[in-house]
Amino acid sequence: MQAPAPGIRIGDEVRDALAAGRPVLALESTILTHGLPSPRNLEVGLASEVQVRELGVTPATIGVVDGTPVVGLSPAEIERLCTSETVVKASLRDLPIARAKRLDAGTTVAATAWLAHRAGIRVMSTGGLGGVHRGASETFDESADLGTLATTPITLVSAGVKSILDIGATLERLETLNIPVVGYRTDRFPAFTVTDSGFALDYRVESPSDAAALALARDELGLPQAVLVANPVDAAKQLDPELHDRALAEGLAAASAQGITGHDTTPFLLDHVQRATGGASLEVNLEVYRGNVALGAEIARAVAG
Ligand code: PSU
Ligand code: MN
Repeated sequence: MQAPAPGIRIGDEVRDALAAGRPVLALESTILTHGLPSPRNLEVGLASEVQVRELGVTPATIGVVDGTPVVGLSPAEIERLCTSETVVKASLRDLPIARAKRLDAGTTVAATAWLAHRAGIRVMSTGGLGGVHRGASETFDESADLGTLATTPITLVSAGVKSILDIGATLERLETLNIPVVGYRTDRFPAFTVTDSGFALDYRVESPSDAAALALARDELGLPQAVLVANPVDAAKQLDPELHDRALAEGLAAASAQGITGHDTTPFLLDHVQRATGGASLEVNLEVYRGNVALGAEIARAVAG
């Protein structure tokens, strides 16, 4: 596997696995640099890789080190991003800026999916995808995750979209952008730390091989969109929906009072909900992420056949 562009580095282990047709799972790094507090971020970053390996899959955590996007960060590089005071959040549009300025960056779902696909990786896991923010009819704030998935044929495992978003509007945009969305063993679209967003899904898959068959069907049709596999957290382990709604309402009010906008909105709200739930949302976030990493690894195996 050749690097897809001179400015992108593929880690040796990932390169070897791809060349041999072995399964690889891409993981994002904004969840580490901007989603989780230190030192949990580093623990999670390293533990996820161990979890993926235990399932017989090569992990490819993706991020930007000194301006270079790396597909398959080393443990030392993961540590560098997790402990840096200056690390930025990079969506796709930020990659050239990070490169020109030689910044360290955590990559969002958009940037991670694009880099993973360019490197030849076919499956990726995240916690919660970005989407349409509440109030977007005024602010136009819609995550670049959605537009990027419309042109990036990867399979993404996510617990729906983040509950801080306008979920109905996000589902409409996913439809407009021609992105197939299927529930994993559910007919209900999940809301990240909450099992059921209240929105129904038209299609479901029952197994990793069903999800792999869907990705193959997309490829056989030559379609460029990602396939989104919505994997809900166990109802017994979800964040109490009432506690969630209360914490989020406070967070939204605080964001508006403090004038938080743009790429700061998602980290601000997630952090607020984490503190307002006394850390409960953090534990559920981690449970959600572990579940998505496990399912992503199984789908990566099924895809690699
Ligand atoms: N999950 C988390 N914390 C995060 C994110 C996910 O627990 O910060 C990130 C993801 O990387 C996602 C991004 O792609 O938030 C979306 O940000 P925005 O709405 O600015 O596009
Ligand atoms: Mn935004």
